[in-house]
Amino acid sequence: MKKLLITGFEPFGGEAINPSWEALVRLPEKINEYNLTRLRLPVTFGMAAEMVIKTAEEIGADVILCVGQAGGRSAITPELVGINLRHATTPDDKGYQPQDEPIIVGGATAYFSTLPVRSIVEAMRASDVPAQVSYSAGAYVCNDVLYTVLAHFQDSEVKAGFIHVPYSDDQNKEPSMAIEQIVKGLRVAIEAI
Ligand code: PCA
Repeated sequence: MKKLLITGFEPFGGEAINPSWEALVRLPEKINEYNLTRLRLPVTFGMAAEMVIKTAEEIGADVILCVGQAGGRSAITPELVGINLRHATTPDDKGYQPQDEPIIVGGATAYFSTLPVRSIVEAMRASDVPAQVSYSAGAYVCNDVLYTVLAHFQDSEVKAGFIHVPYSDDQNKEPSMAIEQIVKGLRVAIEAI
């Protein structure tokens, strides 16, 4: 069996839940050839990414799939790229609110996801889950995790990427998606890796 580290986030921005974590806990232990390890991340610049890297190295992950909430999106959106930028319109959970700072000083401008983003989108659509490639993970903690993890594993065999999910129905926000649909989308995505 191969090892897949899948991460979700704690709730933030006044929400009671984060659909990324709610979906993760509903996934089975094993999907195809992957054994899943789940990790819940704080919405903290720097530390969230460090936790992903540390856990991935501890378990010897073959694949890292990070998941986060993207309020306002109506489809599940695998991210194509992480950029070397931190910019926050609201502080993270430690009160840090960077304004146009690099994540890694002198680092590459951007890294592409090393997951098969387009095949993942096609697989989800073929299973009737609304999905779309995203060309921006923003400049908040999700992008911070994606960029830092990609930078760290750039010259390794470890594949990594990020998927943003919409609000779930029980958050009473629009647009939203049923949590079961988000779970199905993530399962299909993992099957397509
Ligand atoms: N979404 C935020 C951070 C945590 C989450 O679930 C983001 O898109 O950056």
